[in-house]
Amino acid sequence: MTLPPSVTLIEEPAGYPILVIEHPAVMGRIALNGAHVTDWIPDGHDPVLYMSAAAVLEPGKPIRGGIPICWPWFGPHPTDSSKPAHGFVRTQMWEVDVARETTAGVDIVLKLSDSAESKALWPHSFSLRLHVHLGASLQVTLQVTNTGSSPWSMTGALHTYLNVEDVTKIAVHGLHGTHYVEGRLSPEKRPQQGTIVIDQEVDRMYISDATVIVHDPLWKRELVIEKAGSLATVVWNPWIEKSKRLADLPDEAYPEFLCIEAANAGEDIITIEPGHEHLLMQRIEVRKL
Ligand code: TA6
Repeated sequence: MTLPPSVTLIEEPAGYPILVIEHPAVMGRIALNGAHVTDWIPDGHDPVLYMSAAAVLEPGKPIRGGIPICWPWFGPHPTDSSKPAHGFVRTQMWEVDVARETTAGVDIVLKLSDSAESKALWPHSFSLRLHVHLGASLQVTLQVTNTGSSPWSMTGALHTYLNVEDVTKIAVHGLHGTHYVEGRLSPEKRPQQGTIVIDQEVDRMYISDATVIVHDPLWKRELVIEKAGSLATVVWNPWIEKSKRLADLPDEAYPEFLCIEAANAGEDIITIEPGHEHLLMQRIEVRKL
């Protein structure tokens, strides 16, 4: 495959392929391990995606930061705790299928399909294509196709880590009037009144298809996060104690990021018939205040 001039494939470290995007409209990086967007810097803006300084960049390991692809299950496996959290595709090596540049930016498509290894974890046939547009906006679409002969069900998420100046000073708009489940506390639905502020560990699954706005007064910007094909929005910050339990996250880093995830999770379980597909999309834009 010939890459356009603004896209280079490097190995950093050796044996760890990364697509580097250097375009007048945008800078970015995508690790082939997990089809993982790790960096997006639209022209005229600061980096938008958070990457842990202690992230592990090794084939077969999940990356702390950027946009992990959680699939075909979100969170712990529903019945088998020996299987990896958030599924297995975030630790598999994907292939580059398409790489194009335009004046607006760069479009990359990465692909992955079932294998003997995946069938040992999940006995179904599938084809995944991750469409990534990097430009003034970042749009990520997971295209999931059932290539088998019987229906199967999936959950998943675009588990996006966003850079913020100070998580205790931001406000999250767009979820007022919805309900959420704070799984670590109890299964019951709780009402969300007003904007969300982060002053403790937050691990909430909102039942919502709405656009969310992260208002960051210190960084003088707003992050506008739209989505499609998703009825669950996960809002996560590990705060102090959980951060200490995450080896690939510095203990004092939790104020620097917030996860806003476009998910199919909780009651939003997707069943796909043979030959059919599901699209899960998230689109981010930056507005200066
Ligand atoms: O999306 C929120 C969440 O499910 C949290 O419960 C937390 O565990 C986070 O994902 C990170 O999961 P990971 O497996 O990447 O450590």
